[in-house]
Amino acid sequence: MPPDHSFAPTQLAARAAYLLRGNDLGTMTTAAPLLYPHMWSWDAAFVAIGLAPLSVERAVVELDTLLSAQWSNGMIPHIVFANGVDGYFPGPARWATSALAAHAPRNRHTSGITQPPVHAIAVQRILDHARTRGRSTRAVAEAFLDRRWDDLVNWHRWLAEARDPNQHGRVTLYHGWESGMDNSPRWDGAYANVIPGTVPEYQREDNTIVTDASQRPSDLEYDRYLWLLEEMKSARYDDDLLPKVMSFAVEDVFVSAILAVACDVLAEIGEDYHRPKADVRDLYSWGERFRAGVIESTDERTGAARDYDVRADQWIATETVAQFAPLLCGGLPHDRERALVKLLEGPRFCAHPDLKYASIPSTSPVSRDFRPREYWRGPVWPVMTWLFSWCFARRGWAERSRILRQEGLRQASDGTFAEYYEPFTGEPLGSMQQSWTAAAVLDWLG
Ligand code: 9WN
Repeated sequence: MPPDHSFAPTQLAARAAYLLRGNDLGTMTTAAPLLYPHMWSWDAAFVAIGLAPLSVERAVVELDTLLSAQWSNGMIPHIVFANGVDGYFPGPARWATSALAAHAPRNRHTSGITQPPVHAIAVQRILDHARTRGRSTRAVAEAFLDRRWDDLVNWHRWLAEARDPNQHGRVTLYHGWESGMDNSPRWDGAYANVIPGTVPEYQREDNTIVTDASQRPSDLEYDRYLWLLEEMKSARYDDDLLPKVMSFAVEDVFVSAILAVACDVLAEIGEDYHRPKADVRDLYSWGERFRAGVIESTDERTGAARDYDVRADQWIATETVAQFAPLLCGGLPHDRERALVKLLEGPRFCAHPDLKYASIPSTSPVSRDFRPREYWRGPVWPVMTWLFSWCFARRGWAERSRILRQEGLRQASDGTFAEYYEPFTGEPLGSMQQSWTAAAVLDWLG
C-alpha cells in the first residue's frame, strides 16, 4: 500500500537531490540503483533536466557522457553501459555491438537501438538555468553547445533520414524498447507477428529485482524482445538492412511528436546562439515534416493519433497516452484539437472517477487492454506527467500545465520516487529511487 505520509516541497526537493547524488556514478547517473544500473538515453536527458537547477556543470557532464557514446551514424544508443557493472540483462555481451556494428563507438559499450529524442529539451533547460547564473556557469553551458551542436544536429538528422527514409513524417522503430513504452498495448499486434526462432539461452535479471511478476513484461514478451536482438545482429545493426530483416517495424507517433518538438526547440536554440543557418533550416523542416506525419495519423473526429504497423500495413489505434501525441507538438485543426483535449481531460483519462490523482494513465482505465499494475499497460508514469506539463506550458496552456504539475507533485510527495504508480490506489510500483522521477520533481520545484 502507498505510504501514508507525505513530504513538504522543500523536504521532497532535498530528497530528490539526494537520490540523484546516490545514483551518480561520477560522470553518469544510473536510471535506477538496482533495476537499471546503467545510463539510458531518454532517462539521461530527464536526469540532466533535474540536475540543471542543482548544478549546470553536472548536468552538462551527463549529456557529454551520453553524447560521447553516440554512434558515428548519429544514433544515440538507448543504453550506455557503466564500465564493469553487471546486473542488467541484456548486457554488452548479448548486444555485441562493438564486434558487429560498424558505427558503434570503440571506447564504450552500448546497446544497438535508440530511444525517444527528448535531449534538445534538456539542452534548453540547461541554457535556461545557465542564464540565471554567473559568467563562468554560462560559459560552461555555451562551451557545451559549441562542442556538441553538430552531434545534436546529427542525431536529429539520423532520425529524419535513417528512420524515415520515405519521408512519412513518422519515426520507424524496430524494437518496442525504442519507444520507451516497451510493452504498451500499442505494440501487441506488431509483436504478435514476431515469431521467435532459436533464442540463445538467457536469464532475466529484472524479475529478480521486481519480484511481483504482474508489474513487469511477461516471459513470452521477453522471448520476443530477445529474438529481435538476434535479427538485428544478423544485420550487424546496419541502418539499410534493418528495414529488410526486422519482423517488428512500426511508425511511432509519440516519438514522432517528440521529434517535432525537439527539432523546433533545437532550431530555436540555434537561432539564439547563432549556429549555422543551414542547420536551423534543416531542423525546422524536419519539425514540420514530423508534425505533419503526426497529424496525418489522427482520427478525423477525435483527433486521436495512431501508430502504424509497417509489417501489417495498417494503422494501430489504442486507448493509450500515445493518442495524445498531437497535443505535444501542435498542428491539429482547432475543432479536432478541442475534441482531443476533451478526451484527455474527460472520464476516459484524467477525469476517470476512480483515479487517485488527475494525471494521465499510460493506458485508459476503460480500455480492455488496461492493467492497473502492469508497466506501460495502465500505471501512471511521473516522467510522462512532466513531459505533458512541459509541452503544455510551451504551447501556452499555463493552467493545464499547472494542474499536471500539481497532480504530479501530489503523487510524488510519497517520497518513493517510484518508476510508475497504480492509478487508483497510488501504490508506488516498479523500481523505487528512479532517477527521472526525482528529476521531474526537481524541475517542478526548481
Ligand atoms: C528497457 C530505464 C528504462 C526506460 C524505459 C522503460 C524501461 C527497459 C527495461 O526502463 O525499459 O529499455 O529493462 O524494462 O520502459 O522507458 O528508459 O528507466
